[in-house]
Amino acid sequence: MKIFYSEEHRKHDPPFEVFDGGKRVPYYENPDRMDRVLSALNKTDWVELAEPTDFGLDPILAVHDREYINFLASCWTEWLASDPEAAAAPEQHAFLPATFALRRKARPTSSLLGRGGYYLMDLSACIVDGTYKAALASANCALTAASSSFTLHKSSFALCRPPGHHAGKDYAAGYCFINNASVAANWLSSKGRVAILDIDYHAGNGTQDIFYERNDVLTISIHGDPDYEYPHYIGFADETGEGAGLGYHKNFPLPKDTGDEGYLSALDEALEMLRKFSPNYLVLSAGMDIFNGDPLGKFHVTRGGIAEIGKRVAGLNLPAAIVMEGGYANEALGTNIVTLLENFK
Ligand code: OKP
Ligand code: ZN
Repeated sequence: MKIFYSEEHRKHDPPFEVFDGGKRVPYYENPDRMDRVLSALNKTDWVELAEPTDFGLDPILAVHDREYINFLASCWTEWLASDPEAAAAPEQHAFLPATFALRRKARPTSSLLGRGGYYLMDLSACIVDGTYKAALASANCALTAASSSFTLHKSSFALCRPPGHHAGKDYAAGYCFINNASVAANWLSSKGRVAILDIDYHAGNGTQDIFYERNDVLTISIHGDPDYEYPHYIGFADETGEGAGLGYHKNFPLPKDTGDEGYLSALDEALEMLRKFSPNYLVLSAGMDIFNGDPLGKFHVTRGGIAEIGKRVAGLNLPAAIVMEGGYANEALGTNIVTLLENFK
């Protein structure tokens, strides 16, 4: 299986994030996650690692606002120029505003913090020196996987870091800056009908937002109910698309402590919907934080459950661009990814 990977992700390594209650904790979405996946993949005999192709900014700007992308590109340099403390010890700092815009009543203002609070949704989307470059390389991994699945009519895997499914057209959120899966799906949508299935534990709010009014890309997300879980304000069952997109989005919000049985029965419903839509290509947002014991998740999906998810999704028999999203039980992450991918060889 072709697997697209870039070393660029290492440059995005914020020293901390801020949790609920204002607690500063080490950044969960860290390079060690990638090392675990790489080492598990390298132990198999069916993996073919390759560098992503650079697609340039056009396919990214087809999904994201130019002003938002400009903000990501210059944020860190602007921050260092405006904060001498950060400039004196950049490795100990991250750009994080302390005021956030309520979308409908706000506009991005010209100061860096005015743009920061507008383009960031929470305190986990920390920006540091390598963030923009890492996010571009991550998007290129997803695009290259999409184009490889298109050309070879086979499934491929994009080893994305940072992840993407929380990033909207003009905002970063939940460790995500560029919506890799959406950029890939939008690229594929000019070649045929595309569906995105998001199995990350957290609702794929960015993906939902981006395709909400479109009927040419079906989007489905299975996740912890936003009534108790991040991203808190989106991902509910009654959100099913708008305008032309009505009926082309589906959320499966599930209760705390969901295990294999509950998860797989939601998945079966999702697969039925996917079959009816009969896409030519699938983009799978593959987050492994559904795994039992994940520090950021409340489900109890087992390794056997992940194997079964892989088997059932692969049973759609579609060329899939599989895009890595979350998963924070680092010791288990590599094996979980291999367990999922084995079904798509
Ligand atoms: C990203 B992905 C802690 C705050 C939540 C953000 C979680 C982002 C998850 N209660 N922090 O979907 O794996
Ligand atoms: Zn997640």
